[in-house]
Amino acid sequence: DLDIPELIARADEFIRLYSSENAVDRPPADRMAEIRREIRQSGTYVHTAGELAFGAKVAWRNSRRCIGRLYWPGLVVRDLRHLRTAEDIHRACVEHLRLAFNGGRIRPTISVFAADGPDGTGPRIHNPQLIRYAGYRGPGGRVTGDPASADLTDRVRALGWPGGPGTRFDVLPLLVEEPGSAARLFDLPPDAVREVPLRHPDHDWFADLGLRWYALPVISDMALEIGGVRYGAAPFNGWYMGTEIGARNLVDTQRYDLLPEIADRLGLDRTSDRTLWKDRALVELNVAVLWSFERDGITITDHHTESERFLRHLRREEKAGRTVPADWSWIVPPLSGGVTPVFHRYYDDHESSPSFLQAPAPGR
Ligand code: HEM
Ligand code: NRG
Repeated sequence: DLDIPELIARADEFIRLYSSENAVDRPPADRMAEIRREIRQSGTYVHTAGELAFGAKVAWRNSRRCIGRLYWPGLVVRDLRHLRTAEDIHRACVEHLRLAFNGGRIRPTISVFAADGPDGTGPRIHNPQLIRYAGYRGPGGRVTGDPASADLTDRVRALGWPGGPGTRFDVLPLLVEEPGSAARLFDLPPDAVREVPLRHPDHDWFADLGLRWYALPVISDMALEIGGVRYGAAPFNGWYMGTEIGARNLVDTQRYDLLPEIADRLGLDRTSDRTLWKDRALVELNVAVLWSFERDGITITDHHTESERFLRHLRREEKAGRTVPADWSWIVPPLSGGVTPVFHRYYDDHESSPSFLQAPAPGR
């Protein structure tokens, strides 16, 4: 936690940034005098609605791991700082799912709940994303569903979740904690959770694999930090890049590990790695992901388009006199890296504020 001089220094840095990029109605020194008084009295300070919206957008702009930053000025910021009870946060998260999904034309959106106070924390959402699939541990350490969710699944079951139907794609309940109380469980209404059954344009059997994924990635366990103030519950979403689902979630050996099954259905020779059966299965799975989302009218991007957009973002930011912090190992897509333009250069990789911070809570 920050002490008072540190908090004032962080606030000062942010208010200068805010004033340099926005039309403000009073000099930053006046605003800072007010903030200093407020901090001395209460131990913290309250952002204006304009500061909050700008801070959230710049936190996205500063996300070194995110290839999707071209559209940072258009982030929809829901100012929900008056909400701090678990019920209210659950209700607003369901509303977030509906507003952000927007009938398939996904809108990048963030919902900012009550900030952490000077004496302890604010509300928290314990799920890493609002929508994620359960991972049920079975005999021999095998997991049905998403192994990345096994710990959270254990935890919600211990808290009384009866479990879903037992498929590989059961949506987990939300686990929300308000200050001073134990974390509580809330189911998501099924109509707020839009999913895409995966099929392939050339292989009818693909649909019979019964694979699916949810439409909306809403990261819910990162804290939004603006000018030294921490918003511990601030779920945000954009749309998926196909490779996240088709080259990682369904493919990593510690996740759904589906390449062998898909390769067998494709009739590929798995007796040697050198047949490139993994690579060939991977491409067909990614074709299926992109094609299925598109067919269902749900926004998704491919890694070629998104790489081009990211370079456009770099050029536009440089024109505005800013450098774009980026982490090469996260920006380069996990499929066909070298045929995307983001591969063939290096990036500045510095921390900047405002930013999204990995919440200290375990189980992501
Ligand atoms: C990470 C794409 C919107 C903040 C990522 C990653 C991708 C991506 C591919 C890497 C994920 C991984 O490898 O697991 C996109 C696309 C968007 C989008 C296509 C469409 C608009 C957003 C928005 C925000 C955001 C709206 C915040 C307001 C982040 C952050 C990370 C990230 C903080 C790092 C997550 C971590 O450390 O686990 N994004 N993103 N992104 N993105 Fe975006
Ligand atoms: N790889 C994760 C999601 C991480 C963030 N990706 C985005 N973010 N597209 C997964 O669920 O596969 N976003 O805000 O759109």
